[in-house]
Amino acid sequence: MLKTEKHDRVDSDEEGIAMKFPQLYWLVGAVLWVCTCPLLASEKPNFVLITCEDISPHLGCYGDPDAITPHLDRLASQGVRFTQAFTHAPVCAPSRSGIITGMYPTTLGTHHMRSKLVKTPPLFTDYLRKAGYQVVWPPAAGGIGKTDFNFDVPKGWVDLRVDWTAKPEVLRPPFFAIYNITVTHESQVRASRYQYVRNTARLTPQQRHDPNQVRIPPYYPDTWAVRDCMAVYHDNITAMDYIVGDILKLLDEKCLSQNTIVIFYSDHGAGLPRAKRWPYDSGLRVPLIVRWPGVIPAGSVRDDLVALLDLAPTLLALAGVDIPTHMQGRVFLGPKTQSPPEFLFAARDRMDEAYDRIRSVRDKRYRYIRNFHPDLPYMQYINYMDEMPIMRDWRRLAFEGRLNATQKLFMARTKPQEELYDISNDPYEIKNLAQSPEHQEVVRRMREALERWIRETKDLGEIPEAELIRRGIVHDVLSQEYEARRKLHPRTPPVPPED
Ligand SMILES: [Ca+2]
Repeated sequence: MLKTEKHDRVDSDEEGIAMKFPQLYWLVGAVLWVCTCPLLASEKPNFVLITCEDISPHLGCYGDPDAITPHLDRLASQGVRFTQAFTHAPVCAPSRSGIITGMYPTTLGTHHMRSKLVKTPPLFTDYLRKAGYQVVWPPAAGGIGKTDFNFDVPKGWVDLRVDWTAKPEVLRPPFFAIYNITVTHESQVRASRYQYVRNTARLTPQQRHDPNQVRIPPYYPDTWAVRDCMAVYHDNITAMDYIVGDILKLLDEKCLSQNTIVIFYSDHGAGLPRAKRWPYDSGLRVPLIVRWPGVIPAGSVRDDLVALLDLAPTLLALAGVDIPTHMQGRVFLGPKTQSPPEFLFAARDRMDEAYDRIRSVRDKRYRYIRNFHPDLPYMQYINYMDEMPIMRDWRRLAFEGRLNATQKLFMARTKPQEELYDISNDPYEIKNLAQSPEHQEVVRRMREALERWIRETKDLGEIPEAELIRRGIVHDVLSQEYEARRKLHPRTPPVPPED
């Protein structure tokens, strides 16, 4: 009883002071808050990974004029922003399988979207746990703790599967905690109106993007449906930014910001046609921001080539764990940072029911593409992808002969065997320089790098999937699931015949 009375009186005093000196009150509060957060700098750092889905670096801090992302912009101002960060596969499960293992999907056998490995490979979280880290991975429900690795995870693979943002008291340093934000997923660009309203409930009217004003890539036809999808894509990014803000605020409130390395990234590029599923910058280049108070200079920018495959070895190095020799990335943060590579590599193989094999090499300026099936069109039917209104308009206008030369490129009946783009002059990768006489030296250099990489990493894309099934590397998802999906395709060819 006494305690309650005392408590009431303190509240009352505080209100009195606050009313007389509101600024002083907040200042004292802030100082008290800082002082009540113990300094833990000598301990092992915690890791918080905030991952979102299906976005390119369409954030304010990356200079996108359409972006409204104040929380991520602030995170970048407190840490380092990577301008040349890429994934190794432009689609969910292959990309995630590489992130969690530190190995190329093409080496593991997780390169088809989707497929399923027979055996679960070692995960970087296994090594963190052995080193004394608590690994917290939220439940799969709602996508916040999505695994989607193209293999099953064994029981007890992490310490806790709880939404730690709702129950931060479960976190026990040193910890690794991830949070996956799904509102930016491809499916939400074409969601129902009802779902859109729910997804973007926190946006002010000023934060909603006007389809008439939003920028669209030059390879899309300029239609209302295309513009509407682009506007929703940006609205969803702003909605995602609110959630990032919530998580960062929680870390502050729980005194966890100081000794926690926060890493933000997207699992691959924009969930839009000719971005997701395609090994161009549009599908592979991702935002990557790291905040490490007291170690990484605030507001720094790095332009070395960084791969999402590098996250696994980097986290282990920062945790003081020896990096297993099977990991194929490099350490890009901390005292054990390794020199950046000359090239990054990426692969696209079967996407749902559409078989293809494309390999891609990026250096700091050029992107080289090798199409192993030039006889196949870029835009084979994929039921899931074809649900996107952009795809519908794009195909329809292709058949009506109403696309300009740039818009027609991707609706071609066949593909060139090689493509080369000078990203510094052609960020949308439209002008193929593979046959340009003055670029033959670049083509040769990148072609050789690719062939070396295929050999050295034992690219399983050379082996037909049926053979991988026969060898017991992956389960059979072809004969039932994807055959059934193929039968749902329209009878028309996916692209018009050549002119
Ligand atoms: Ca994704």
